[in-house]
Amino acid sequence: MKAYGLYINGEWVPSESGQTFETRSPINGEVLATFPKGTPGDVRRAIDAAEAAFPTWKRTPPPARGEILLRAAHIMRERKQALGELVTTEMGKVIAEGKGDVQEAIDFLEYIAGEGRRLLGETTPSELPNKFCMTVRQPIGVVGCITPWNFPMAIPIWKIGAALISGNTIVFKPASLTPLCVAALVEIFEEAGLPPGVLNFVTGGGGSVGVEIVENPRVKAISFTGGVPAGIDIYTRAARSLKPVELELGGKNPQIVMDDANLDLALEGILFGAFGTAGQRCTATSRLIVHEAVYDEMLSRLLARTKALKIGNPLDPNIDVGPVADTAQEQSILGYIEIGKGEARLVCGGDKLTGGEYDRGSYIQPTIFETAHGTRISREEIFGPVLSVIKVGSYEEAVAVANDIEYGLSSSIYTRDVNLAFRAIDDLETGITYINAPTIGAEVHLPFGGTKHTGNGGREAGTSAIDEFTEIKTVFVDYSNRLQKAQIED
Ligand code: UN1
Repeated sequence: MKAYGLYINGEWVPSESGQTFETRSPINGEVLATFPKGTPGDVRRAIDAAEAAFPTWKRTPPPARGEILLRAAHIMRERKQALGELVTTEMGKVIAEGKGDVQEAIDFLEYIAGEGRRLLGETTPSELPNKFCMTVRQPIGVVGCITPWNFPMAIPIWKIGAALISGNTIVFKPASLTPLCVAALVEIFEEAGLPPGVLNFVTGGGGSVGVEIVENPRVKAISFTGGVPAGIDIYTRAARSLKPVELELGGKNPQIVMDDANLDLALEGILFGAFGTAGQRCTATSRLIVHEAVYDEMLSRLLARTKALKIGNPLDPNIDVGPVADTAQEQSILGYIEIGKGEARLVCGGDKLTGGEYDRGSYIQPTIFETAHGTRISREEIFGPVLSVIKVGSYEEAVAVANDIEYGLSSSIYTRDVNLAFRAIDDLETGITYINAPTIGAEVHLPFGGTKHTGNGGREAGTSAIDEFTEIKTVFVDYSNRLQKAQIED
């Protein structure tokens, strides 16, 4: 078992606190490594390093920055199996998804490396003769990135990749449940030739490390993915210094199944969307909204398939659902299941599994409730393998139920009616809509994010990835050799 340090200015160093915490596998509780409990002082040292590295990194041509990202992607590709096993061991998602997490990181690095040859601005004519107008993108400076545990490689890489190609330097705080995955990424960037100080890594609590990153005026922008309460706290603290913040928060994502849907396809979609990653995705399908004409058939087929899902060690490729992240997550999910029992009809699962290997982790049965719209389990984000099934009588009712929610990340509709599919694209109030596909599985070269309380309006990944990490500068070049006055009549 390795004792890691903080990574500041290209070196692994201890925290000034002298204290550490353990990262454990949710599979069996095994301690995987220790990391320092960082302090605000540690964060300030990381900011010193990031500030010192910024001028040179800013002047490094973006295609050269991209080459380092490509080298990192290449190393990840070579080690994909081992990195996937690390994701699965530290976070608990099944191995196919652990490797998927790594692949999503590789995909994004390869995509965003090419952005080094774009970072496009605009050119446009001037209203005056002999004058040139354009915009250019500039890095913001030292940026703070704070990430969750559910995609312990993909989400850090969305932020790191976009911040680096844009020319920023980074102070990074990983979720305390999955620091080892991010430490592996830090080592890969070092190996790929990233200069010291460009990426700094400080582990520790949100209340100490996180707050200092958010409030320190030398950190010029924040990118956060996580829960709504933490997002609101970060946004509020950052507002006092007018610091730009990008938030990717929760979801309560609906899959609508219409009366004309291909039910085989819809069934596969629900199983993957609701119980993939044990439901611990912001994009997880947590509401199934089914037209009454196919409701009974859909539900009975869903129950049969759900009961047959294999729960266990996620490193075993035959397992469908692994453990949830930790005991706090377990308690929260079981709490919601109890709430559900009081307000809805439990039709499948509902228990924590015990005995044998199950006693060493938090294994919760895939759980299904039939419920009316508006119950707590059908409104609140559970972040676990718990699905609410809601019966509706029409497309209009399905959309009304889908939209009557505080979140707006992902949505899906299964129908063979092309007109209805296009109406749904217009009608569903989410940042991402799938037609005949589950609510999970976004691809990295398209924008990712949501409406309402899912965020504060921004989008990560895709063509919008660099927006949060660049300032737009508008440039006017007057080559007339005389004073020309815009807007002023002669
Ligand atoms: C998340 O759940 O936090 O679309 C991110 C998906 C993944 C990303 C999910 N590509 O499910």
